[in-house]
Amino acid sequence: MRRLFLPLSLLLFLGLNLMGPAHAGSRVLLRVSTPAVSDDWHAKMWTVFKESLDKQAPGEFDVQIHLNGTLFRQGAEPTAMARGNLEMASVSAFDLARQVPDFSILTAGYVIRDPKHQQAVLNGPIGESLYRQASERMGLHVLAPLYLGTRQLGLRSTRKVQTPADLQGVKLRMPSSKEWLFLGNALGASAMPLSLGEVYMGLKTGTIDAEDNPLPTLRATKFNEVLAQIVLTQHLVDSLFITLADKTWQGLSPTQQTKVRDAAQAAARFNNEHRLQEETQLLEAFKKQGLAVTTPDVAAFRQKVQATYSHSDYARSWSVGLLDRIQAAQ
Ligand code: KDO
Repeated sequence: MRRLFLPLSLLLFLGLNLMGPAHAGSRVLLRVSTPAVSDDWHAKMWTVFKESLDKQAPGEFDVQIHLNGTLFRQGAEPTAMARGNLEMASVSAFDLARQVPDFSILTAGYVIRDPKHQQAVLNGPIGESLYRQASERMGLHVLAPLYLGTRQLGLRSTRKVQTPADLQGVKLRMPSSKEWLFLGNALGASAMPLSLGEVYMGLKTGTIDAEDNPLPTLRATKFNEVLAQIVLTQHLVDSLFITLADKTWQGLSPTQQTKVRDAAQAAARFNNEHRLQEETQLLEAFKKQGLAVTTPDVAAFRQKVQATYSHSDYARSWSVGLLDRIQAAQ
């Protein structure tokens, strides 16, 4: 007995010490869930976040990054955060719109003009009012807005697409929520819900005819391998938001809050810069690979999409004057 007891206690003592404070519960756990694939900028940006936080606050945080929607499925992140099962995510305006109607203005095609306009809107008083509502109604603390890219249409076989009428009957994959489907139908197509992970096979086998995503995401997901044509509709200058559960935010000291915000902003800068730069280069690369790149009558798409939204319940749910303030922002 005695001979067994001594080595065991020694082992336990050594074990506890080897584990160190990280596993003694002293670090703040930050679990991150994203549907992004590893080669996309808004996946890589989480490593930037983790590294800059570890540098600013050594040993204080335990950032765990889960890519490809493996921890929570795409769109389920806000609920997981509200329930205390997840601390961080890059949340889409489409998901925030379900509880904060004003966010749906960012899901409406052809409202945000370009990346510069997007940053002016999201980093100014309009953004502040949106983030306050996300905190009050969803318990989410927005740390930094992201440029996801400008969404273009991708087709599995070539087709003449000039106006929305040319998309009649085209099975267009959209992410799985009614806000996304509304946008797909507003473009003139027949929108179909499908998760991001199923799009490659869907295009290859023909269960869908088309998808919409920014060019860097096509490269990162390899959708370009199964697309024949990119139609430059430029229908949505898309945003995501680096978000932390309010409860976690409130539990941080003011110094920790500053460090977390700084790390999120560094991650956002990394994402935005790479994505903007890549968007200027990818069309040439895709053309060289043999994809047809066509420019439709963008004004016709803008007119149809804007008219569809302005007659919808979404437009009726926007705060009075919000659209005008967004249009005036620069
Ligand atoms: C997509 O599924 O098409 C989409 O681009 C929708 C975005 O809101 C966002 O969820 C994005 O996927 C993921 O971050 C993966 O890139």
